[in-house]
Amino acid sequence: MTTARTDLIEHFLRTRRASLDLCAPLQPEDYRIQSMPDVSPPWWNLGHTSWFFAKNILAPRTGYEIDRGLDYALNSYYETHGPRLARAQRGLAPRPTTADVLAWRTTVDARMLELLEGDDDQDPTTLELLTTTGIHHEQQHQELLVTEIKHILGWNIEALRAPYRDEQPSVATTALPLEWRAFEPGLHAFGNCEGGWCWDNELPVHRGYVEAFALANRLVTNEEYLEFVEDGGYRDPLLWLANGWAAVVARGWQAPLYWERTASGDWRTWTFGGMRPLRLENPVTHVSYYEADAYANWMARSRGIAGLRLPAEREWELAARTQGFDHRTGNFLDDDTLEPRAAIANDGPLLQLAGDAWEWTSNHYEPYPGYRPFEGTLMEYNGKFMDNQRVLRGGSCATPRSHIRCSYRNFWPADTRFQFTGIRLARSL
Ligand code: AVJ
Ligand code: FE
Repeated sequence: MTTARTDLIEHFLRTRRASLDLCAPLQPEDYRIQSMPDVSPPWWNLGHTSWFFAKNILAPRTGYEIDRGLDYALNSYYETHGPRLARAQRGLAPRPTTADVLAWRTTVDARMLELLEGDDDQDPTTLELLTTTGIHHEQQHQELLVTEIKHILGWNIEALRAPYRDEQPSVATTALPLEWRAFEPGLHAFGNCEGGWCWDNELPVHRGYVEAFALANRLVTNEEYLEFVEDGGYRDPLLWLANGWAAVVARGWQAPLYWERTASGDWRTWTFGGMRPLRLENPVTHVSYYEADAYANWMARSRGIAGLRLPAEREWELAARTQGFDHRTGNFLDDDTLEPRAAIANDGPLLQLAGDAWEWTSNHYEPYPGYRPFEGTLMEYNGKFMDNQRVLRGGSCATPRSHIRCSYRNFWPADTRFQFTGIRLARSL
């Protein structure tokens, strides 16, 4: 076997194990809960990630037959693969049981290992490419598992919430002062310039001109965002996009998801270690695009800085590529903090680009010029979602370290709050 193949097998096994490890603290009931339509029950994530390998690799290459119930329940959104359990009804299905899904994971792993360790595949290059895609797909679902588990355990009244683990010790610190880093106007290449495996939506590499701009050296903190909350930011329609204001009114938003004000006026927040006082120095998270945008508008007004706004996708990528995207030191899922951490180390011009919280950009999620979806059934993976969503960059404390790159494009609808989403400010110069 080539070392590329043994490395791939090792990465496959490590990734499959990590999904199970994330679920280890759960009670049997927790695996079945769909706390809102966007949140899939954990059993479903564990099953669907196995289905992805079975459907895209085992079935076409080895003739493996997938049980009809599993096939129906675990197809997420692929029209090519026929009718399926509706997304919003994943919490309503009594079968497959969690035990069925766990047993099936073992079967799929064994079949995958047989295939990867054997040398009878007709097209090893495609096998390796598809396996890598399946690993990255599973990593996306690990991030979903983490953020969904947080919601499943925390959506109810406090007396019915269940912490995921013990509170982790932490020392109070002060975040570095916010500073602006300026960039010259210029023509640059964007997309996966670094090469290597990537999603179809990061290609092709193309050039784009960027006007002069500046980026904040770090993410917006809870303390800074709290000033916006207390200044009546959620009561001033002039700060909000029309759809954002409609969401504020219809859903009664008064602060980020998971924030709660006590009778004495102190803010507390739901974490994996339970409810605790807001740590002011940490980056604000669980904000929608609408909240990020309203915050930038409020900052522009209250500080009198014309042109203060959220970064464009290209601005973020240019800064990351040239000034400090270090995915070896970022705060990722591997670090097990399960929360964005304060910017304290002054070890580069731009901090927190990698990990901590996904950064909302002002761009709608659109294809790059010359975009071509993946071939075959995977053409449904990304392209068909390029509609009514915004792009986020950089990864979060729930993203596996080996999953991210500076060209990586995440995307969510503008009202999404249950992901670890945060705010980096930008301004036109
Ligand atoms: C890129 C996170 C929006 O959750 O639908 C998982 C990731 N794609 N399986 C999603 C994904 C296919 C995707 N996001
Ligand atoms: Fe998926």
